[in-house]
Amino acid sequence: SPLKAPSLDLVERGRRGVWIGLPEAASIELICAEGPDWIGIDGQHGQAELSDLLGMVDAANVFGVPAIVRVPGHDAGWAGRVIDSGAQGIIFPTVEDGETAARLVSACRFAPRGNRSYGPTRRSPRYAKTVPGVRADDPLAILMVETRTGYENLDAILAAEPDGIFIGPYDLSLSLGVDFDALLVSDPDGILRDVAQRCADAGVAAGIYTGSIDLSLGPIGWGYSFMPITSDYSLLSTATRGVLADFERA
Ligand code: 3PY
Ligand code: MG
Repeated sequence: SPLKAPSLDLVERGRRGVWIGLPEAASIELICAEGPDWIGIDGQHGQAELSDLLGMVDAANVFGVPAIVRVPGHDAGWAGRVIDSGAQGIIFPTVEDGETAARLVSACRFAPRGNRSYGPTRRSPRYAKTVPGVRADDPLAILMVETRTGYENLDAILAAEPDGIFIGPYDLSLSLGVDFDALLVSDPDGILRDVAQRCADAGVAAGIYTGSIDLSLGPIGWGYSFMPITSDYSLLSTATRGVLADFERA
């Protein structure tokens, strides 16, 4: 049966995440059989459509791996459909102010704590039903901070009480005018450290996209607790490159 809501474990101890861009349940099965802490299905820059998600989320859940879906924008209606497909969490890109943060967190929670619409229609009666109002049945609501404006409004964003903040270093490095690797390796302006500290003070988990083990070490030391350390794209290309090089050397 599908995973119920994810406990906060995922964001508090999710250091071994895998980012997914390919709309393939079969490759998710191969990846999740190896036991990552979670997968992040990228509905913003990846290829998955809404109709792909059911099989993708279930493929992860079969192995007990929670699936978080990054939606392409701030449409609460779409987020609702993604949550109904069974995702254990939603990542909203580029949140820059408190009002937007509150609206998006609310879209993930039923009344009285939010305004997610209740339509218990999909799951077979053999599955446990989502119970509106049971906190543990809510998907994780994760908000991305990936611009200078978002950083400047971090306190207002945290006041919306998301389950996690997720830093997007590609967009953030563009917005700040700093190099991507430099940002992740040395955090030259102290912004990543400051976000982690303020999240900790607010009792909100801090995550960050890193995509590699090397680039995760700095953020882990600064207090980031959840991150994708690789991706399906990267696994396929690095493994293929390695095999081709090995063949030449053999
Ligand atoms: C970014 O780095 O901007 C991201 O959105 C990572 O997924
Ligand atoms: Mg981004």
